[in-house]
Amino acid sequence: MADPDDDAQRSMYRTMVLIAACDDALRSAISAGTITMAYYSPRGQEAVAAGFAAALRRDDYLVTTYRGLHDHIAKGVPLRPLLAEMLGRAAGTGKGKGGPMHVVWPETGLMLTTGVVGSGLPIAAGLAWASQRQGRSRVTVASFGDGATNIGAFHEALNLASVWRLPVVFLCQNNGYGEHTAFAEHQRTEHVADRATAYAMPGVTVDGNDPLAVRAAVSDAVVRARSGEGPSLVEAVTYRLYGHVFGDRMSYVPAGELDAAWEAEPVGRFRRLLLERAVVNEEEATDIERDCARLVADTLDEVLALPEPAAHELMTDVVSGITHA
Ligand SMILES: Cc1ncc(C[n+]2csc(CCOP(=O)(O)OP(=O)(O)O)c2C)c(N)n1
Ligand SMILES: [Mg+2]
Repeated sequence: MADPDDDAQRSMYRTMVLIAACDDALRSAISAGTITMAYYSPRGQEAVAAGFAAALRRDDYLVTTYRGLHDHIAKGVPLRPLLAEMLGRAAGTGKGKGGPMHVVWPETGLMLTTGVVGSGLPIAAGLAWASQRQGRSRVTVASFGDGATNIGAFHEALNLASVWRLPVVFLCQNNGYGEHTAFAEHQRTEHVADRATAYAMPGVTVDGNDPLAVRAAVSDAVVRARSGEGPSLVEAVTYRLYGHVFGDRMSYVPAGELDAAWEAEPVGRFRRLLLERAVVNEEEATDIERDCARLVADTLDEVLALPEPAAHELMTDVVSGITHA
């Protein structure tokens, strides 16, 4: 698959820079004590998100996980309601009552964020089944980690999606660890994509630090899904640069591994490629970086000043059928 045009590549770079800027700002604010939250940094996985989102239409669905900030931004959730939700403000995507593990934004196809490992895959299959029954050409992407591929729900979802030829793309962001357990210690398969064979669907492993490679692989899977041929498994190999959860000292990571991962860091790498190909010049790249940093800083300031949900909102939209406390 040919690379997208220069505008699209610049836009992918902007998405990656915005994710990294947002992550930087959140980590700084947590360190400074300005905000308090459990935070799962997606730093290092920017290229996966920018790549898959560039292969999708706005109305295509996405299901993702607690390490989902990069996916949310790439799928077009506006920064203000996204940050407001993460910080528990009433202007958030879920009125500040869901928090970062429950971000939804159906306007751009973000249907679910879940903290229950593996649970998004059967739900993605269900969304794809709905699209199939409605005769829509919409595709659903399920984004999940390498650890999730050891959960029963992964295998059940892939099996049924294959049997019913559902328009779903299973996208594994293999960042090398499930919590503190390295990939080689939690499964014997060399590649997650090898598991696709068991469900008679294509399985491909790509460089998850290369947004163009991710876009190409997901585009192939999307074409297949839209044309009624069924699901695919795409494994994007990447790395989580700040460990499992904010504050992780990463003492379990072998010496040298983290340094090598920073060398392969995707945002700087894509920047160098775009400069080399003259898709951007130094000034344009710096402008993008400055714009994103400013947008994130301004939005965060604005959101910090917003109110929390009112007490009378406690039970609304929480339990079906109950509208007042
Ligand atoms: C069903 C379930 N089991 C266990 C946990 C605890 N847990 C939280 S994150 C995690 C590891 C998941 O690893 P992976 O799927 O690779 O995602 P990553 O954090 O690397 O993005 C586990 C076991 C959980 N949230 N849900
Ligand atoms: Mg993982």
